[in-house]
Amino acid sequence: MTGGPDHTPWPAADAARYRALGYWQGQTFGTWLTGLAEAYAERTAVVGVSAEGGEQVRWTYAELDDRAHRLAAGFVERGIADGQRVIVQLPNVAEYVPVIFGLWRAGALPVFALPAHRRSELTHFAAHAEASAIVTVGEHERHDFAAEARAVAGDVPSVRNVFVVGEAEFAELAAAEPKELPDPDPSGLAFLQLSGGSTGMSKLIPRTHDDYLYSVRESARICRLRPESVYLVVLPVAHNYPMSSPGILGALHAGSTVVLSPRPDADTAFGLIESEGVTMCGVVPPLAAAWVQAAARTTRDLSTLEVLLVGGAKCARELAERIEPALGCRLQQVFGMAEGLVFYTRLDDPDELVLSTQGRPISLDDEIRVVDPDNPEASSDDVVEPGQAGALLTRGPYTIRGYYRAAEHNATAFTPDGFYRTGDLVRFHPSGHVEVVGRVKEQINRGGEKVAPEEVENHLMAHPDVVDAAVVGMSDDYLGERTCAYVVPADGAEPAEAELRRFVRERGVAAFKVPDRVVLTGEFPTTGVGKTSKRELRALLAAQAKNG
Ligand code: OOB
Repeated sequence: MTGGPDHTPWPAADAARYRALGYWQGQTFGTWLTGLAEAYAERTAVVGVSAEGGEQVRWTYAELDDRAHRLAAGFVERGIADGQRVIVQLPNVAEYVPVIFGLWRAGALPVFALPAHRRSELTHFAAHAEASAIVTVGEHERHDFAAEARAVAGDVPSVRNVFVVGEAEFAELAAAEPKELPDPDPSGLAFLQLSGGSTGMSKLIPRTHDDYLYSVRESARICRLRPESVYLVVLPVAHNYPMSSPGILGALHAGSTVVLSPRPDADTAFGLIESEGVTMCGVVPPLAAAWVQAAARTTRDLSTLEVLLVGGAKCARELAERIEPALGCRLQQVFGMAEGLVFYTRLDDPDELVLSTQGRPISLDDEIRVVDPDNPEASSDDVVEPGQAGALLTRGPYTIRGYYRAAEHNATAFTPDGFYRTGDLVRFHPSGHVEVVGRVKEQINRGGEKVAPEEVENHLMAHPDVVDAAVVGMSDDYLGERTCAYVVPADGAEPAEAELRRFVRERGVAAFKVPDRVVLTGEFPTTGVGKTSKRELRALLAAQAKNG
């Protein structure tokens, strides 16, 4: 079935089934928060540093609800409603939570940029989504977010407003008189997430109220969140993982308290674990490793911590084994993707499965196929023998059927029968638990941050001294992988590594995409058909690493 011009809806029969099974409950984020505010009114919903006042604030569910109502009215007064896209680029500040609910209640679609994103990425998101506004902060961690957003607004004509949390105009928005607003369609789009990307720039991922809330409710249940739980966010809050696995939304669903940490380092996080009695937190493997080391020396009391979720990149067995003894909490592995599908180890799974697998899917109706990894066009029927490694395909009640405004890309990213090609190489255990064993997609996973080689190559090739570039992952003890750029210089040119790195950074890209290493070379090894052989480049790097 073909969709509208912007996104690909689920076929009607599937949608009807997901409703009949109670997965899609016909609720929007706005009405959902209203229900939570009724059930948990005086409980603490959000603890975090305010970008407006600079001090730590604590908001109850009733206060959060009121702030979201006011912001919604303020957005609507400024013409932001009716499915308009609004880029939200906020660090881990308290206002993030009311802002996204305010936008949802206004009927707008947040586009979740990360604080690391810079002008080239923001311009791309704004132009592709035809965003009408940007919500951001002023100066933060030595970067002027407001100036950058205004520059993007200058480049992208659709962007009419830049709201800066902490400036007078935002304060006016936030003080608007709440008013009755029409509830958007729960089966319609709620927001756009960003894909890690493999070809070119990040794609936009359209998620609906219905499908996302289903994954949120189930995540809260699987992670056993309850009103007494305290969930700490250390990763960038707008990423899909701390958003919903179980994340801030899962925690709110259970009536728990969300604590936003401005930084992920152990000193800051351990301080908050002690002072707020944190029970659960989600991290990426390099952070887990840093915390394990720091825990040996800390004087902080971490005894309230019950569960540490680890995901975003593969958690090595050696690391997995250290977590429970070092931090005194249960390890829970999570393997998810902003496109939908999420696996969790369950809290009562046998230790061996918790240490060696990335868990089981959320839903009984997550359809999973493991197909021929050597054929990028493998159909959902080309399945490998049970227990063999293959490429993971999936479709289900909370996995998208297509990227936003990306018909051409969708033709290869999805099978004709609607399975998403995750690009992950996996193997299933007889228990139904998955083990991620590699990747078939062209992507580098730099400690959970995803880098699309082609995007970085394009930046490098814009340099006058560069005729060709190939970016590959090199294995790294701490981050799992780092990026290495092989560069063919123009005749007679010898650009310095530092110069090329500076050049990429100044093109306006997230710092994690700037190549960790640059190697000048005369030519690239090629495949049989004359394409650059990244496999050989990776092998070269691996051999060099081995020879020290
Ligand atoms: C999460 O989401 P994304 O969209 O940034 O990245 C998804 C990709 C997956 O396709 C896989 O390649 C990788 O990240 N990944 C893992 C993993 N978790 C994610 N690879 C190996 N082991 C894991 N545990 O990263 C994300 C979204 C929701 C929850 C958790 C992570």
